Amino acid sequence: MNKEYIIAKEKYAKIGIDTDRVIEELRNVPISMHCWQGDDVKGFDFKGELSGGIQTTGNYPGRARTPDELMADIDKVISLDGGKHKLNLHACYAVFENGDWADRDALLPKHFQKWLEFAKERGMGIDFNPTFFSHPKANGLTLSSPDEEIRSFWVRHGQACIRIAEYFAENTGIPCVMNVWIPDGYKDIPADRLSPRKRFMQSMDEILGIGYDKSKVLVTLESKVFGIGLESYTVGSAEFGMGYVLSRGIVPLMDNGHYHPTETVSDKISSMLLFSEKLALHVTRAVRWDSDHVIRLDDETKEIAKEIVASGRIDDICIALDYFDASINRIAAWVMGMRNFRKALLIAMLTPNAELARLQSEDRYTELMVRQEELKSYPWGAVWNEYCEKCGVKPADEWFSDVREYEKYELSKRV
Ligand code: RNT
Ligand code: ZN
Repeated sequence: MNKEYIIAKEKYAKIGIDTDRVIEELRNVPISMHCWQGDDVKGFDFKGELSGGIQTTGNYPGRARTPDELMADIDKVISLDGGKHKLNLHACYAVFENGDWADRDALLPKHFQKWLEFAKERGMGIDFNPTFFSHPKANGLTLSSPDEEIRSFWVRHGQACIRIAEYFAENTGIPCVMNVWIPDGYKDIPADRLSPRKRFMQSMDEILGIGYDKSKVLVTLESKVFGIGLESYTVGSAEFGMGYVLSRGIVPLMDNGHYHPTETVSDKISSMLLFSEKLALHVTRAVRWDSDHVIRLDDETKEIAKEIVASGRIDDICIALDYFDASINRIAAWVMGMRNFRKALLIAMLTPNAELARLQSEDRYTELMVRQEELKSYPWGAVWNEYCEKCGVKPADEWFSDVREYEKYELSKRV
């Protein structure tokens, strides 16, 4: 135990916080690590460009091009971020061995066996996402398409993914969150807003209709406000998403890049928790729009973490990260985002939330603001370093030298 930590521990004890316990709690929060930061959301099943209104920018060298490279990168990232993880995969990351390629509507558990082995060896659960983009049949609408052949293709894809999610849950012993997000929408003002949404509803009902074990698979639906090329209308809007998940008993997923720029997910969490047993999040950073920048330790990130922790419902909240930056070292980007969100959780756990809530309910607003502001300069950094030490990961900025090494002997060879 270092000196700094001993001082910090005492200081937090004075406000009723047991830092040793917080460190243990923080280690046990599973953070779902999005595999797509490693390869710019390209996946392994199609050669074409990323589509669906999401974009990566930058061409920093070292992108993972194969399953083996991506797995090696994930290992590197995990080694630099302490705590529990889940692996978050997209269907487009299927691993086809011996030329055994299958289209998205014909994907089977065996196409993810390598990932299952990988996760099991590391004691991780797996979360999963059907991929309704970057595919020849995803040039326009997918689950909301008026073209029955296209719509039913994507329904079959969703159903296939439910089976794969079940396979992950059964074989890891950890429930699988299966998140549906579709890029459907229109660039310009539609004549008919209702019909695509009606078809999306029908498609979702057909996907869920194949039946699955709800204790093993948590189907979530992610809403969105707009995307590039879909500026005027998004089929899966916030109201659609909320209405659908609450009426069907599935789980809402909120991505904090998917709302109008002055709306905050930190303010939405408490409402959703009142109406839904579970809640899923994609934590990201939107810069003016849904740009999926690397998570920084900024005010909204801290506020989201505070809402998660202060709600007392952290076990009901499935936390996944969702950002992709191709303009800087991808491993460093990955690690920074993950460590930043964990730091945000740490700060929230080191806050006397119940006591602050009491000040609020007793109308003691001056005192509340004073306490909130003073807490900002409490020595949480020393607790973070102790956390890193306990997890066996490098503290502060020392981890970056590892990334540099890895870049030298691994990433730089990927040309
Ligand atoms: C897109 C959504 C979605 C994707 C990933 C790759 O706007 O946020 O979650 O980022 O599924
Ligand atoms: Zn997302």
